[in-house]
Amino acid sequence: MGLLAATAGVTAAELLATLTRPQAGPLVAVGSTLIDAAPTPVKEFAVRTFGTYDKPLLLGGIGLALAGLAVLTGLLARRRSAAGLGGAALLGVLGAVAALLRPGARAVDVLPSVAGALVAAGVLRWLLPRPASAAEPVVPRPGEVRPIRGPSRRALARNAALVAAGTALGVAGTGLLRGSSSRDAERSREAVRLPAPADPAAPLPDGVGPAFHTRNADFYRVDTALTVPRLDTDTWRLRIRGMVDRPLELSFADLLDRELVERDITLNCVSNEVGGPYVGTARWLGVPLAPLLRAAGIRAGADQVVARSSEGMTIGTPVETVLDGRDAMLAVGMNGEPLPLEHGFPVRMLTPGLFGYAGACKWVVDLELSTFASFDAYWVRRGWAREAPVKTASRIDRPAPFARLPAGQVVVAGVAWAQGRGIAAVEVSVDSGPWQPSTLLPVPSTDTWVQWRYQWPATPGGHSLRVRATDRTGDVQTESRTTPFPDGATGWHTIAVTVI
Ligand SMILES: Nc1nc2c(c(=O)[nH]1)N[C@H]1C(S)=C(S)[C@@H](COP(=O)(O)O)O[C@H]1N2
Ligand SMILES: [Mo]
Repeated sequence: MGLLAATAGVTAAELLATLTRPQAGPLVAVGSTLIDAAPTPVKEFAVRTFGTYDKPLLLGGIGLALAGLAVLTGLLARRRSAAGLGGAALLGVLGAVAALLRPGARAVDVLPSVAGALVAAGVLRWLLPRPASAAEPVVPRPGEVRPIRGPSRRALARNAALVAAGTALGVAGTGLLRGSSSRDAERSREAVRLPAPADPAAPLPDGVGPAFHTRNADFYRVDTALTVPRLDTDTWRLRIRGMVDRPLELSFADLLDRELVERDITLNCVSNEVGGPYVGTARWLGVPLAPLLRAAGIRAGADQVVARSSEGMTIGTPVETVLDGRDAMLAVGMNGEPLPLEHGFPVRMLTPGLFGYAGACKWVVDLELSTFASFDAYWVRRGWAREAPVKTASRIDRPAPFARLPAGQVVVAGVAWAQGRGIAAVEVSVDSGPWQPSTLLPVPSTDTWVQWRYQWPATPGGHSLRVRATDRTGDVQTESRTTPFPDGATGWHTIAVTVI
């Protein structure tokens, strides 16, 4: 009964939220609040262990916890009807507080949770037989037939079925409404006609295949958004404000009216482990950021651009890195398409050479010129480094770890990156032997990874393969292993293989 009441309550809350303020739904509000509150090691563990499945798992966990509390409440309520009220109120308060803690929350955001708690308490009271009052004898006399208090069994089953049916309708309705809002965003995306770039990317150098670009569907995704923000190009606005002489507000059409550049840029996540998957290269289309900021008139002393997204992320980028001539941009296109919703549609920031958490705000709606002294962005508040240049790194993609290979010539291949500095050399060492130079494929710029390959004359037995890169400043990738926290992992990617 407790479970049924809680499900009905949560469904009512989510339906109301979907109709009014989607971010105020208790499940997402509690989930997002947990994500924000989770200590960095927990978050890292979740990303490392569950990858992209961390969010469904979190929602599942919340569901289970809720179910446990609901069953407990239901059992207690059989003895004391106040327990039902108490349990529902507790869950309602949790949902309401979580909703209020979300960035940009309004007082009305408590309403879905309050309504849900009322529905749950009401259902419980309606369904449960009222406990016998203290005045009655607890032990029936032999042969005594005690009247059933409250609804009869049959009535109870009918009521429960009614609630279950209502809940199912509510779930279906919520699902339909959500589906339609995601279709709206998808439709807005499909309606986008990206203009040709005024300054196109050069064709890929000879010998570089399509594998150089990561396909959008394969591009890693890392963010704290429990549900993908669904923005619309018609209503999207970007404000440029703070320490500027002339605050600006731009629509999506204003952005597309400006001269667009197209660049191949490799983006990576600071949470990537040595050899990990959170790095990708795309052909991005966007509006150069430096001229936009200059048009707004950057005031003296402003050293941080704080980018804010529609769902409250803050990402702080040094003003200097935006203005130093690199291709910092507001990206609208990715590999020839409008940005996919998961990658920041309709507009995201990109700052080549910085880890994503310090320069690549997705779903961006606000740029505030500020100072590092006066404001810590989301991840900085959680102890990550303020300055986050990417580290020189390399990865073995082929053969796979623990592969079994036939003896003879084996191609060892992978990627290496040091955005901004560029890669000068990649070397491979077999069984900790001498470093052997690999062959580098040509690259369009220093802002992308480099593909490398090494011909290995493989002999039977177990072998270890490791790789290191040297950037064009002469810096050799360090062997010393560090964790991603607080400014990116270091160490050599090493794999074991068996040759037969
Ligand atoms: N709005 C928003 N932007 C964000 C993030 C986020 O959580 N929210 N995560 C950042 C991080 S940590 C990285 S590594 C990149 C990842 O971009 P991608 O998901 O498109 O690969 O986005 C950055 N931009
Ligand atoms: Mo990241």
